[in-house]
Order: sequence, then structure tokens, then C-alpha cells
Amino acid sequence: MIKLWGRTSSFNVQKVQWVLAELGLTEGKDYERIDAGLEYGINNTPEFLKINPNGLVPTIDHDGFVLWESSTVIRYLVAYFDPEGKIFTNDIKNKHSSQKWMDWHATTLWPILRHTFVGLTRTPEAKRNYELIRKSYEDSSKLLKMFEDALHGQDYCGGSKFHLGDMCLAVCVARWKLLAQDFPQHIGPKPDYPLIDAWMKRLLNNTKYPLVAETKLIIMAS
Ligand SMILES: N[C@@H](CCC(=O)N[C@@H](CS)C(=O)NCC(=O)O)C(=O)O
Repeated sequence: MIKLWGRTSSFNVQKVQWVLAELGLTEGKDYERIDAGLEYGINNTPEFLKINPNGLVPTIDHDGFVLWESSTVIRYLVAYFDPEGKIFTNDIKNKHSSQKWMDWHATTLWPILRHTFVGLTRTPEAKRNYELIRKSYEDSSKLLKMFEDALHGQDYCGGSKFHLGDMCLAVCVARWKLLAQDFPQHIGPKPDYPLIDAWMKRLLNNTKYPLVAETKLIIMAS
């Protein structure tokens, strides 16, 4: 049995939930999810810190094997539950090209976009640094142009089949879109990226992740 600690509004938790759903694993049946983080607490308790000393979500326990770091967690889940690549392709080039984008979202895109996201959704108005918020959004949009260009002639970030990079990028891109929609006065112009829009639609139409289906772009308000 898998236990997953994490609130559903966390973008790192959403990646794990999405991958579990694609693997055909259902919350309440195949895995248990415990709300943790922000308003739910738990992540700073001594018991939790014993399994994840970072005090962060997502964290999983799979039959006593504990793992944290969302990218590693989703790599593990795919390796364990889909070793033959029936759902997540084993094509070595497609898979690694996709994981290149997974690493890129974690090390390059999200650290920049995060300033806008945290600034506008988690920071009281009086404490917001609007210059940083605007600049980070502009820089994120420039970075996403690289992804827009990469989608020429291919359906998914790694090639013709989806893999982990698509899920990771999609949760970032969803926030990039949401921020423009909800705070246009603070972020400046948002460029149109038609290939990214089409890719998002493609993912949405094919997903088994109920949160995506319900909320369209896994846009959560927090
Ligand atoms: N590098 C970690 C980052 C994990 C992380 O920053 N998690 C956030 C939620 S997205 C968290 O636990 N924040 C504290 C909280 O929710 O209370 C990963 O990819 O799993």
C-alpha cells in the first residue's frame, strides 16, 4: 500500500497524484493520501520529520519504503508500476528527452515563476515586491518560448509520447496561465503560445487524473 502525504493544492503533490492516476492507481483504493502542509500542518511534526527531515510534501511510504523529492517519487512510481513502459513509454530517447524537461522545470522554470506565484498568492499585499513579481513573470514567459519552439513537429515535450516531463511542465504552465488570468494588472503582457495551448489541450483530453478533468488545467487557487 502507498501512503502519500500532501495537500492537493501543492504543485509538487499534483505531479505525484497525476502520475498515480495515469498508472491506474486510485486514491482510497490503491493509495491513501494524508492532507499535509500549509493549513493542514503535519509536515512539521516530529513524526513526519523522521521520515522527511525537510518537512515538505510530497512524501510517500510504499510498503515501508519512504521517498521524497517529487521528481524522484514519480520516477520511482513509473519504474515500479510500469516497468514495461505500457503507459509511460520506455523509448529511451522519448523518455529522456521528456525527463530533460522535467529537470528543466524544477531547476530553471519554477524557481523563476515561483516568485510571481508566491508573491501574488501567498504574500500579503503590503509585503509584495511588485517589481520582482513582474520581472519573474516576464522571465518565465521568455523561458517558456523555448518550450513553445521545442513543440514544433511533436505532440509532447519528449517526442510523440507523453512522459513525466509533460506532467511537470503542465502544472507549471497551468500556474503561468492562472496568474495572467487572475492578476493581469501585476504581471504585464502574457505572450500567446499556440503550440503550448494545443499541447495542454492534448494532455487534458487524454488524462486519467480526475483533478485535471474537474478543474480543466489543475489550476488551484493556492
Ligand atoms: N524539491 C521538493 C520541493 C517540495 C516542496 O517545496 N513542497 C512544498 C509544497 S509544493 C511544501 O511542502 N511546502 C510546505 C507546506 O506546504 O507547508 C520536491 O520536488 O518534492
